[in-house]
Amino acid sequence: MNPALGWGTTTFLLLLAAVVCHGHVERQEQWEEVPQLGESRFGSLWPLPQNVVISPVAFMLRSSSFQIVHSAESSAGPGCSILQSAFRRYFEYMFGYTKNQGGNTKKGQDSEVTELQVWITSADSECDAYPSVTSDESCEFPEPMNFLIFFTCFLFINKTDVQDFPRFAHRGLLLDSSRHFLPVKVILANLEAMAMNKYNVFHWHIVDDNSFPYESTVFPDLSRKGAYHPYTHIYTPTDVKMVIEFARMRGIRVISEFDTPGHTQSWGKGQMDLLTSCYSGENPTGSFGPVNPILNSTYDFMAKFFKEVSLVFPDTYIHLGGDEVDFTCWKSNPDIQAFMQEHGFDKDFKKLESYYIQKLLDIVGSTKKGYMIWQEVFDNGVKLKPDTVVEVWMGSNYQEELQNVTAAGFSTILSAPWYLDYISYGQDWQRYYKVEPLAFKGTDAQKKLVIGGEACLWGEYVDATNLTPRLWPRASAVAERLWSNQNVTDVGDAYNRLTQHRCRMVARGIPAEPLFVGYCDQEYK
Ligand code: CP6
Repeated sequence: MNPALGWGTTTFLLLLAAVVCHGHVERQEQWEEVPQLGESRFGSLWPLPQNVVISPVAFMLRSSSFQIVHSAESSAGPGCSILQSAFRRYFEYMFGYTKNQGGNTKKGQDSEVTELQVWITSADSECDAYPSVTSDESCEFPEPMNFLIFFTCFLFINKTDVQDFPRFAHRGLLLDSSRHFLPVKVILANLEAMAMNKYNVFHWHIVDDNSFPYESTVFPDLSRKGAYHPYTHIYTPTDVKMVIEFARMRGIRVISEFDTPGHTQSWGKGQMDLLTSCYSGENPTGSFGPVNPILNSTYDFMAKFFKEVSLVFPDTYIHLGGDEVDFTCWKSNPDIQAFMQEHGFDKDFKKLESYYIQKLLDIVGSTKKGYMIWQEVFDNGVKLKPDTVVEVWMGSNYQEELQNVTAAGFSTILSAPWYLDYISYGQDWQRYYKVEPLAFKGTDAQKKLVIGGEACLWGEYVDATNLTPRLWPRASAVAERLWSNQNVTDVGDAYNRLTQHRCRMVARGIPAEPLFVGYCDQEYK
């Protein structure tokens, strides 16, 4: 069989770099949940490919005589910047940290691999395009390798056959840069970790109640007054471009979330009259509630703001939030009470919420973008465009919610069981790992509407000091659930591979926390 690569260069090259580190761990106590650490027959592959056969035959790899090249048949060539930069990156992953490593060559190697030929089979080049939900992420590796690379001063690799493709198209990670500002450097480091785990969507929950770090060119006061600091704690247009391009190079989409009408306290600092004034009896209290849904000025603002956002973020989807709207302030406001009366909403504030969201969705829909929303918007019966993606986040009975959302014909992504901001003693990655996203009542057509899932790391207790170790390797468990075959459920085998995969992240400079007792050959420096 020939090597055939779709758009999934990322995928393919990821495999190439897989496995470099063998973490050896001492025998651990027998514990009900966790089998003894041992060798997986799949080495350190993570997430596990759909099909893989590893032969005992090994080849040698040396940085001085190894190249990654375009095959003659490939539809891409050196003009493809996304591939050129991937070749360089993966060469560095393979050999970067073996430089200056002493040791002897292992004996008995058959021969040497001197070339990795990359053959892009899709006719139309996506070299300059952005990844999308329909991007082909499949790849094959004819006699390539499970990079069961063990290293002395050379690398060694087993002859291996791989055909791979993701189970779900949407494999997202939510980071929250409002509760604490996350420096661009931290975001890029985590995009790198995401690529290592085959995540392909960065859900950027960029603003919220606590701060507004997004620097808008149309409404600069939003960050000037709403950020924690107007220069040091903002994302400038250049910062945002950098994040998007770094992600694109790794096959990762950036979906921004501008959550309204709740979670908007910080918006009110830089935009007069946007939020609802709360009242005590007949007097304003001086505090504010959700976005004011009864003013035309609100919708003029939203139209201008989301026009900008739709141009800054190239992805075809925007996340519009719509979660956790507190009605207390709306209830207290006499103008809103009168508006409710006029519109026959009676005392049903869900109707007012739906009124707002409906208008917002129509505004954003007219920018030719698709939108994602949190589940409440669906639950409240808002009329949604057929291509809307509903994100199911509430923990109680998410199976039933998936059933309802898909029965109504909407695509959905699941995040309810993957709230990584919750921490506890022990190996909670196993809980994430054991989730089966399609274990709900529904037809095959309904199950097809589950396009993937997201791990969420909300930022209340997370900033640059602890974000990365809190995320990894816990988010790796979700990554394998979303990538690998449904039948990949052996927790013991996962433990063995993930222990090594975590050491590989550590070796690449990502401070991923340990699963359990043990050590890595290359510890974090
Ligand atoms: N912020 C926003 C949050 C949460 C949501 N939206 C959240 C709610 C409950 C839990 C964790 C996070 N912090 N904007 C809900 C989607 Cl348990």
